[in-house]
Amino acid sequence: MIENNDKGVNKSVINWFPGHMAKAIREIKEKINLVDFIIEVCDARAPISSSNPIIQELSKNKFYLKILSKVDLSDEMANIQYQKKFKDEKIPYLYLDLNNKNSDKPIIDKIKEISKPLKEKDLKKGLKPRNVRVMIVGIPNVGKSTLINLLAKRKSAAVGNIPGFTKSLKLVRCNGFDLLDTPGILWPDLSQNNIGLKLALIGAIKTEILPNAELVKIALEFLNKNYPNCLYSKYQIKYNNIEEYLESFAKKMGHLLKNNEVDLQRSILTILNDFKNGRICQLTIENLEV
Ligand SMILES: Nc1nc2c(ncn2[C@@H]2O[C@H](COP(=O)(O)OP(=O)(O)OP(=O)(O)O)[C@@H](O)[C@H]2O)c(=O)[nH]1
Ligand SMILES: [Mg+2]
Repeated sequence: MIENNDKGVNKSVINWFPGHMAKAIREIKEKINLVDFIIEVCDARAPISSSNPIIQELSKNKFYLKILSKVDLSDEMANIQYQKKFKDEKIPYLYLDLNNKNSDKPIIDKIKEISKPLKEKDLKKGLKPRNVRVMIVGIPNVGKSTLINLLAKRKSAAVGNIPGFTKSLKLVRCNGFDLLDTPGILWPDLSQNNIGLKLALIGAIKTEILPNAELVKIALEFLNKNYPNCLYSKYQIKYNNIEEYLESFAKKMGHLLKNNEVDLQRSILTILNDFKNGRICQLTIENLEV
C-alpha cells in the first residue's frame, strides 16, 4: 500500500504560500522603485508555469529580462519551441545553465543591451553613467542566488538546493551593476493548469508539505507517456501501474524496512529527487496532464 498523507492532489489543501513569502513580496514591492531592471529567473523545464504573475505585474515600466535556468536539465526540442514563442512575443530571454561559469557573458551583454537607454540618458546630461540597479526575482529554487554569484564571480549569495533558501533581500555590487537577490516567491493560487504540481516536481515547493505518494504517480505516468525510453533505461523496470512499479523499485534498490517489508516512502523520495534533479532525463513538464 502507498501511504497517502491524506493531502491528495487537492491543491487547495496544500499551503503553497507560507507567511514568509507574503513578507518577501512586501519587501520586493518596497524596493522595486529603487531598481531599473528586473531579471526574472524561470525554470526551463516549466518555462510558462514557473513565471510568476505577481512579478509580471511588478515588472511593468522596468527593463526586463527572462532567464530560463537549468537548460542542462530541460528538453532541447521543447526549448526550441518556447524560444520561438518568446521571440514572437518580443520577450527578451536567455536559456542558460547558471552553474556554467561561461554563462556570465551573455547575461552581462544582454543587460547592457537592454539598459542602453539609461546609460545614454546619463551621458546626455553630461553625467558619468551610474551602476544599473538589477533586482533578481523568481519562484523558489530556480537559481537566483546562483546567478548573483556567477555575475559577482564570488560566493556573495547563499545557494542551496532547497526551496526558500534565501530569506531576505541582499545587495551585491559588481562591476557596473548593483544586484539585489530576493527570496523565491510563489502566488496564492497555483491550482490552474496543474501549476502547483509542475512546480512541486521541479523542486520549487518544499517536499515536506507535498502529497508525495500522489506526486510520484504523476511523475512516473508523465515519464512513461512522454519519455518512456529514458524511464526504462534509468531504472530498468517496466511501467504497468504505480503499485507494481514502486514494489519492484523498492526491491531492486534494496529499500527494505527492518522486518524485510518494502520501504515505499524511501523509494518515492528517491524517484522524486531523481526527477527534480534531472537524473532521469532532460525533460520539460509544461504539458503535464493529470
Ligand atoms: N543543473 C542546474 N542547476 C542549477 C542551475 N541554476 C541553479 N541550479 C541549482 O539549483 C539549486 C538552487 O539554486 P539557488 O541559486 O539557491 O536558487 P534560488 O532561486 O536562489 O532559490 P531560493 O533562494 O530558495 O529562492 C542549487 O542547487 C543550484 O546549484 C542550472 O542552470 N542548472
Ligand atoms: Mg536564493
